[in-house]
Amino acid sequence: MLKFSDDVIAALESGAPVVALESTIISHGLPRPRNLQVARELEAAVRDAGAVPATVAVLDGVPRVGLDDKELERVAHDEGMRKLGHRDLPVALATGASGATTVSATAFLAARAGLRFFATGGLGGVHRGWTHEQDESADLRLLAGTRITIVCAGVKSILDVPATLQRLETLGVTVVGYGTAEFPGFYLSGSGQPVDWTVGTPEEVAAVMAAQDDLSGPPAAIVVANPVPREEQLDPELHDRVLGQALAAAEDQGVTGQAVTPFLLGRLVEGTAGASLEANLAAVRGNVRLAARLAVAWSERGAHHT
Ligand code: PSU
Ligand code: MN
Repeated sequence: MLKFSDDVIAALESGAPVVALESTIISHGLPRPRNLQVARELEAAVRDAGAVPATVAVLDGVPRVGLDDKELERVAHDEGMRKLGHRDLPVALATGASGATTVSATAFLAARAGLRFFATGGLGGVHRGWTHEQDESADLRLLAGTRITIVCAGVKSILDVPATLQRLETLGVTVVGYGTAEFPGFYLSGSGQPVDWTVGTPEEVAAVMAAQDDLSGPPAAIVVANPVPREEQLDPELHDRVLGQALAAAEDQGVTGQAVTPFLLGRLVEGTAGASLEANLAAVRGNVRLAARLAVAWSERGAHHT
């Protein structure tokens, strides 16, 4: 039912490292035409590190794992691309729809495809104001039941970060800081929240995965939280001010559901004159590079753990 690119098939057959990339960040998370450039750049970064990129999307009702350049362009430029969470997949497949996959849909399809690594920018999570509006990203629950190692710069800072960390704990998702004892803040290097575990090398992450496999517990994700380098983070004062305005605008305009995250990210880009975009891209780039290194370390560990 899944359609793989030739590269991904070859890599899976030989046990070569593969990294899944999501497509919502391309279609709904970044402004055009920069988004296509970024999609290509991210794939190139995976290849440069010695792994094979597998950008995930649904095209004409077919879940795709690995896209060619034309298909990548379609994801980036086609206005009709929907935003597909995990729950949207059955309808998209049945109706022949096309859409970009969020973290939840990408993680699901990647795990189905047998991939172990996935890189994104920031996870979805519990939105601010959750006490009166129940908006929690489907990313969390899906990751709670899916065996995938996901590299991210924490969760999007538009969210209620402490509440999201609490949910990850409740849901049984393993969280490790990569080279940090502080949970990253997406656009910011730190969120002010601690992480319980810190790892420092790809081999350590591979060891955590091997231990997870050996335990053979119920499938769950391992979140590798990788901060954006401090030199590339958004100015924290600017971040807080513009985010405040963006949250107020979302409330005023009654933005709800799947539109909330793209709306807020877009407002941040405008309100920071593009600086948030640069920080977002720096975070994604770092995550993609790290995921590729992890995938290489994992495949070097040997075939019985792939
Ligand atoms: N990371 C980014 N930009 C994004 C996203 C992640 O740097 O746009 C996307 C992911 O696809 C994530 C989605 O799953 O935002 C969360 O949306 P929601 O809050 O509606 O679940
Ligand atoms: Mn939501």
